[in-house]
Amino acid sequence: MEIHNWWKEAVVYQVYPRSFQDSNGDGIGDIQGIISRIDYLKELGIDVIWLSPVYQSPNVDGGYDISDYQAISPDFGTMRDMEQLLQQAHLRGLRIVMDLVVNHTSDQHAWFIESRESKDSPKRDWYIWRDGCGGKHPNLMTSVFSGPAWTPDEATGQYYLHLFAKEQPDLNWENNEVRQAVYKMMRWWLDMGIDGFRMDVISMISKPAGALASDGGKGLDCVNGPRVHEYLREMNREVLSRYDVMTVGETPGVTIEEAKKYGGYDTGELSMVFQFELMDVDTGACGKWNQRRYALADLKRILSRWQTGLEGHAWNSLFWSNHDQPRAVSRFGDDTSEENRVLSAKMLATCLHMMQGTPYIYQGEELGMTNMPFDGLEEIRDVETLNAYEELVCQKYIYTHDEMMARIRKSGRDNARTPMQWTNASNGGFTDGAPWIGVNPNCESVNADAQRDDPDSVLSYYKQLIRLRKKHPIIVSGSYSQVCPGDDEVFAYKRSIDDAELLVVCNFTANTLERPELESVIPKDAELLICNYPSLNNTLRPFEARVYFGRAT
Ligand code: TEU
Ligand code: CA
Repeated sequence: MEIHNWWKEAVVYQVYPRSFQDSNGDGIGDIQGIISRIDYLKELGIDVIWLSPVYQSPNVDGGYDISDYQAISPDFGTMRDMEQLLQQAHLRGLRIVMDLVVNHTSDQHAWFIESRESKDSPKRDWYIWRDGCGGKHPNLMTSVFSGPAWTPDEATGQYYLHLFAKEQPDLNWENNEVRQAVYKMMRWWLDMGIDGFRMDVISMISKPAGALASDGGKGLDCVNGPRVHEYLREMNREVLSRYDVMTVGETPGVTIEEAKKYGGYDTGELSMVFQFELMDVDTGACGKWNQRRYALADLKRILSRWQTGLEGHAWNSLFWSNHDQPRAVSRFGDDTSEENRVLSAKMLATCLHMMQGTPYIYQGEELGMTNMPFDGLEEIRDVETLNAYEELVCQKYIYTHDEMMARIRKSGRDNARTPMQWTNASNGGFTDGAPWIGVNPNCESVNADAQRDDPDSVLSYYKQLIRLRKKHPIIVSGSYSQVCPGDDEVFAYKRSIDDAELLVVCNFTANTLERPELESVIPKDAELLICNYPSLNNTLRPFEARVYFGRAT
């Protein structure tokens, strides 16, 4: 049964701390920096801040390699700073959701250091160790970050499993002590007052026996394993159900059927999950390392299937991007002219924010920040990108350097990790020092300062969209139906509840289109709630987006 929950009405804003705001000139964003910008977030109108990891970490993978779950990385500040951030957020009615990264730890975590010491270490079984197979790796499983998912360890000659970088050994969730240690840590943070968790690759914590067997291990075999729902129900029973929290699972490989379990209204697991089908809409040869642009028909089909598939069973999360994805406007819109950047950023926001589910805004998306014109490999910081370059250019000769750089500019994760653009000052007002990664040169024109008081800016438009969600319950709970599903240029859909109806029309192209047939589906006595052009005419102009609200036709 569907019940009322605060997180269904919330808008979430993701902060990637390393790139948000530096407060002390060391070139690294930090917690005091976030505190100094908290009123900007309040003004934007969001309800929840999702903080990417701020824990102690050797930072091999942007903090997703944690060496102490109950300590703050000195890069970001201290536990005092964290408490202050929580307090300052709560004072303003904002909630804080932290990243929970428990599929793996850092290889510098005390648990792994102890585990690797010897075969009879009390923590040996906390990680996944196997003998080699005829002097080779236990099986053919590859890491998401290229190369084998197994690394041999000198102390014992055995191999440990890591689905990501070799510095990120996977925890063995079959071991009850591991689960209890994780739950204890979660309770510690919840008792401190945090409001929930975003759970990193939570669909990968249960490894199917076949994937670990000597003849197994190809591809994404480790998603939705046999015990994952059992573990999450246990976690819910022992931890989550005792607090008023929001949880979102990052679930590679999730299907609609699986999402109904992870995020089902009555399954006792999580509040919602991130689906990856949309993020895979433009993959091709070599996965994401290709030059293919998505087709609108695929995007419409995927989003509509999730809208109708989960309705009444589970809650959707809505996002165009995050710290692992290229910039939304560059990928799904058009950043080749200033005019189209602004129009398409607003159109994309309209399309997503009017759907059923909880919208997530990734930092800078509300400014229409774009991909970065990376020139050389020395500008890249991301381990996934560097490993992919090594594999595809240096080992397999699939791409030349120039070809790979073009693919990195399109799909690399660092596109999303360049610093927030606050002002037109040097380094976009992010730092007084040397930033840990280059600032996008377009910060001169694309920045928060320039947009704050401009009613036509992308930022002002996001504020309007968020306000609309607070004002019209239909945006939260109306049921979804697609209009003109066969149209390859326009994405239109309706939301309806009782006698009320909302019509959303989005032109995904840079062309002016004629769609007289849409006139007849405009709700009765309709009011135009929002549009990214100053007035209407009878065509759909480049990237035009409109939302009508009225009575059912
Ligand atoms: O991401 C998991 C994940 O699936 C990504 O690796 C994704 O497939 C890839 O980045 C797309 O190119 C999570 C975190 O969000 C990511 O930052 C971490 O690197 C990863 O887990 C390991 O913790
Ligand atoms: Ca700093």
